[in-house]
Amino acid sequence: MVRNTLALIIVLVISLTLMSCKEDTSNPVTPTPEEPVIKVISPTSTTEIIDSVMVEVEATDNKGVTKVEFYVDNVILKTWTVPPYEYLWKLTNQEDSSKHSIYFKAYDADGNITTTEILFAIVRRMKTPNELNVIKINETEVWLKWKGNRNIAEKYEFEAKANEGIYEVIGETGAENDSVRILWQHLYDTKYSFRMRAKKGNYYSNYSNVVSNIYLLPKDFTLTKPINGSSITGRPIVFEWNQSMGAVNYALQIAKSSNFDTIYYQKSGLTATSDTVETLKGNTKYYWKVQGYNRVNGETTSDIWEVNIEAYACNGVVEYEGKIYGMVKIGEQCWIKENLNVGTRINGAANPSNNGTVEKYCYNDNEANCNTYGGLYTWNEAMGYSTTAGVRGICPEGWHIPTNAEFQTLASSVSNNSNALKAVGQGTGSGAGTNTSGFSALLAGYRYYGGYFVSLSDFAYFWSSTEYSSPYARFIGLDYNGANITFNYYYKEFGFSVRCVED
Ligand SMILES: [Ca+2]
Ligand SMILES: [Ca+2]
Repeated sequence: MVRNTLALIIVLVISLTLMSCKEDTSNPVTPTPEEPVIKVISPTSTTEIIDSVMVEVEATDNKGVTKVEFYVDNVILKTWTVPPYEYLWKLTNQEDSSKHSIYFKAYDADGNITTTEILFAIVRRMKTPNELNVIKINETEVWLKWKGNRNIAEKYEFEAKANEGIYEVIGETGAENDSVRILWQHLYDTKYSFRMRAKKGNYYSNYSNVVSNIYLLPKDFTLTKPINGSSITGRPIVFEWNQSMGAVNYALQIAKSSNFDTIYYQKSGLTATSDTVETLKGNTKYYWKVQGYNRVNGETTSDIWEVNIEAYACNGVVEYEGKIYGMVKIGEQCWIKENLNVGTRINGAANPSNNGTVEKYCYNDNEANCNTYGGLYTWNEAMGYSTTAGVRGICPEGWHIPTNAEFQTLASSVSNNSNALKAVGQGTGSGAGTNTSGFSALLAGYRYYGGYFVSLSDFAYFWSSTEYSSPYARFIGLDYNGANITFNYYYKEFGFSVRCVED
């Protein structure tokens, strides 16, 4: 052991002595070739390359560098003969996560070559976020969500434009997020578009999908009339509300229950902030609300208000199809005290049909007679082509064509004296009207076979809603020279007067 150590020391001493001798005796008479020195500044082995990187090397030599070569995956990509040895290496066609070997060679005039160590560059693509969506937007904020692949992104940046304007950056968030709330002022009735992209330093991904056609929901608004909980007599009822910012039209809904499971009345596309409703019934509580819509049918709904519609008490008026009718209470019944004059006039020779239009005759085909005496209607037309006794037919909502039994009640109320039903001036002698009931019947005549009009000033015939048989229906008749009330039936094609009684 000791001997071995001694031997090693001796060898070392000899070696050192020899080396000293060589150094001392070296002399540049014959210059020893000196190899170029090369140093890679960029990229480094830890560089992740997004799109491109500036390649930079330093190379020196005692007699001058003649050439520097840049190898990627063992293939020369770039050759320099003079400094600076810089090059913008673009990798935009390379796939994400692809790994590339790179090295450099420096040459001098003596044919010396220095090769750097191999580095590996890794490509990192910016991934484009997608499925951008607006969750919610109001005057001061917008909530966005998306699907992103963070990859190397540090942030997401968001842009918006108003109407056909240009995009502006409205905010950013960390790339770890998949939703954001951005404080940003919005205007009503303005179309917004949004897009986003991922970002790292000065590098950006492509833009995401664009979310367009975004409008603020209409601003909350209040109902104004009729006052919540009020009670109203008379028709029609005008419903009113305040204008809502951002609403371009409204819908009024009325229901008999507060959950609106069955809508009683609905009108949409209202550009005004009111609607007139004629069809509400007495003794009924209604609930109503209004929806305001923006240009893309986004909806804001008002509170729900209540209104109590009281019975007419038979002392008001009914506005129906542009005409105002009086009413009168006779016994326990409430009657409209004029003959209906509703619909479009057809000539006596023509026959009405179930065509969605109310068709009336005017005595002698003269509209002026309709104004005075009301229209004359076939039974089917008066009944709205129903055969059900008590049907509304062509009467206003809340009223109906009287049944034969209801006419009998009316007759009882006036002790079967038709003079009490006839207007003063109608009829003569024992048939002269006294109108003590207020029924105000006019001897309006009727439409007869072949389209003829007969018996003006002689007879008044009122259809009941009670069918007698297929060709016939029941009616009551009053005549000019007697106090009796006739109950009979006649062909449905005849044109008679129509009175309505309240439901
Ligand atoms: Ca050299
Ligand atoms: Ca018709």
